[in-house]
Amino acid sequence: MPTAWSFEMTHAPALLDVAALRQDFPLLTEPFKGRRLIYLDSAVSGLCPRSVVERMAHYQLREHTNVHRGVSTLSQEATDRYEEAREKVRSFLNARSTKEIIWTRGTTEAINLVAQSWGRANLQAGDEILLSAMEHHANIVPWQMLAAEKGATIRVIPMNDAGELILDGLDALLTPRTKLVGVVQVSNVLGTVNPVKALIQAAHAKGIPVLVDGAQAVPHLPVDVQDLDADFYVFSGHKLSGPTGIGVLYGKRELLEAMPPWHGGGSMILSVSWEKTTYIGLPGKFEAGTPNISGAIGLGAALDYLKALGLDRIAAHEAALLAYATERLEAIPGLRILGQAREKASVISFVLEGIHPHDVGSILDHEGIVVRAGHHCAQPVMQRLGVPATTRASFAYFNDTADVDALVAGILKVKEIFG
Ligand code: C6P
Repeated sequence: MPTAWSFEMTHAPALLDVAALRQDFPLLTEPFKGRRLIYLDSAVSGLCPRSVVERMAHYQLREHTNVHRGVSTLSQEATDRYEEAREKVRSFLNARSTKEIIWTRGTTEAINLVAQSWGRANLQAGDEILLSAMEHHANIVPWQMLAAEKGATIRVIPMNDAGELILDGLDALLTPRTKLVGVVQVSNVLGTVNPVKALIQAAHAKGIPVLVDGAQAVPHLPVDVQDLDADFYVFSGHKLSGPTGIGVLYGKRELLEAMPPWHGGGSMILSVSWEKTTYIGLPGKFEAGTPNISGAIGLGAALDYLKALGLDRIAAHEAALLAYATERLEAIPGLRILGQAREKASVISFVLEGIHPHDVGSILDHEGIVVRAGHHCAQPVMQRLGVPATTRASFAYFNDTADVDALVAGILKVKEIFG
């Protein structure tokens, strides 16, 4: 049985009071189409607690105007709230400076920013980009587009049947032509926690920068970009109890400073004339146009919420839930868990012998259990595992063992229906 990801805890954290914190989520406490909803799909998008939505509503109703424009008190205060949220993200990631925190629409946009700005400036024909076998499409397609434009090649770090990266051959994959390594910290399909720190050290030994896709890591693991020494680190607010439409690109200051802007427009310029435009410095250089102000403030409120719950308590709770769910699911005849890595986050993909994952997902949905069924925007992972799709249950701090029991009962019902 895979163990949950390990995390050095200096003290045993007090348990989360799941019943109490569920009061923050109307979807979990009020009937949904006449029944209690069991939300096991936080990997697709986390639920927003009431405090996040209320903070955004307060901003929108009482504090809203545009930011970084105008001298009005209203504008100044909106700018302060927006920049305070950036500081919360800086602190959450332990970045050196808020200049290293760029707002984006999400992980996808953040990776596209790096590909279009850093990639276009630094890649040439014959260069290589090294990705892992378990990337989400968001960390594949932007690089394929860039590679096609530049005449570069994508190479892939393979994975074993357990869903762990095979790093024995890494040295040979890091060639003098490798210009960037892109790796997901936690696989959205397998739950695997990749050893990104070791990977970064290996790449840096050859002078190669590394982009880490942290979309599925930040809800579960404490992240310290300085300790990792990541060159770029990206994530989405909506996987982290925040709203959709806001995300983050962290980049080392010297890298971001050397990169050209990618979107042009208002608020990223120093001066514009018909002859020449000059740009402001970080982070505004990468933030053209009116940003998602309430989204940024909402993400800040989500970070406050998680901090108040305690990241170590969340981690311990999810680790226990993953162990319990793994044991219970493994006991179901004909059920196969895909992803048996030694280090896992609370994501479980599985297939049921002879039953299509979409049928499993639909019947569970009928039972009030929300899971995701499909290829999870990671088709190369499906190809590697030799399955067209999986059913995926993902657990968050508001789930408990009763949710796991309901999932097991739902799966048994699926099996009964399909006889
Ligand atoms: N994965 C899932 O169900 P956006 O859409 O930009 O917020 O996040 C994209 C993304 C990038 N990397 C990883 C590892 C991800 O898991 C995701 C989003 C969701 O697995 C939706 S496809």
